[in-house]
Amino acid sequence: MNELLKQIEMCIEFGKVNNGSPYPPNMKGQDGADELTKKALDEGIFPGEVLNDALIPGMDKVGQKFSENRIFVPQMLMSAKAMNAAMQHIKPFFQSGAVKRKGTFIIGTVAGDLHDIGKNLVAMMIEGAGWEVIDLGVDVKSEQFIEAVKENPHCAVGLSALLTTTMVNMEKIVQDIKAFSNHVKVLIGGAPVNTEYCKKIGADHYSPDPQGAVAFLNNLSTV
Ligand code: B1M
Repeated sequence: MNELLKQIEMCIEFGKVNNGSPYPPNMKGQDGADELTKKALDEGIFPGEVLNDALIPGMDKVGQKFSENRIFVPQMLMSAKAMNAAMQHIKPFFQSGAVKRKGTFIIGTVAGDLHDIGKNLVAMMIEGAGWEVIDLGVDVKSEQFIEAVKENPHCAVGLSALLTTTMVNMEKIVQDIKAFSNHVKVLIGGAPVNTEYCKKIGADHYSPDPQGAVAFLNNLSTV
């Protein structure tokens, strides 16, 4: 594999954003995901190759380690930051159509709930896995999800809830989305929910973490 792509993958895995970033200490003073991605594109490496052979594998490792409790939220946030820095250079190629996304994923924290740290992590990991992510934010009601589904009929939807008082709002949102378009897959997550609850409210999948969410989306053939 190209040495530059290997270095970019490591920057994502270990959360090295750019040259000025002091984290991780053992990579201090070295170029990060920002400079190396720009360098790769300047050298003529195809943006899809940077994405598929460096950024996504780097994020896969991050997700795997997080699932196994080998890294924690702060490390994952640094990796997401490194991914964002790299994506700034790749995004223009998505817009020009030179690189294809895997699909569109709409995500939001459900009505009544203002917690967004977990939802943001899930969104970043999914974007890092090559999906276009439309983040509706927090306190999102059925109508807002449906409006977004109308504009993106081939999307998948993700709902996050952190409160036992707001997880019940998921049920109405799932029902409303399914009533509007039964083929739209709905994924749920957040501390108080589980597989049993997912089945009860008619959602398609529950994931306890971002990695499971990525795996579920990547297995969908319909979006
Ligand atoms: Co609040 N809060 N909070 N809070 N808060 C909890 C959730 C609580 C458990 C704390 C406690 O009492 N021990 C408790 C809920 C109790 C319950 O319902 N059983 C609670 C409460 C009660 C409240 C308020 C009601 C407090 C009050 O005002 N009296 C209030 C509610 C406001 C509202 O939402 N309407 C409130 C407010 C807040 C802050 C604003 C101060 C702040 C949120 C800041 C923010 O998000 N921007 C906050 C915080 C930070 C927490 C705790 C401490 C941390 C939550 C967090 O970010 N965890 C939390 C206690 C705790 O969890 N230790 C707590 C880290 C994050 C990475 O994990 O969000 O679980 P998590 O996401 C995980 C997985 O769940 C999963 O992936 C993520 C990464 O692994 N996941 C998904 C999440 N969404 C997913 C979606 C998917 C797939 C996976 O697919 C779509």
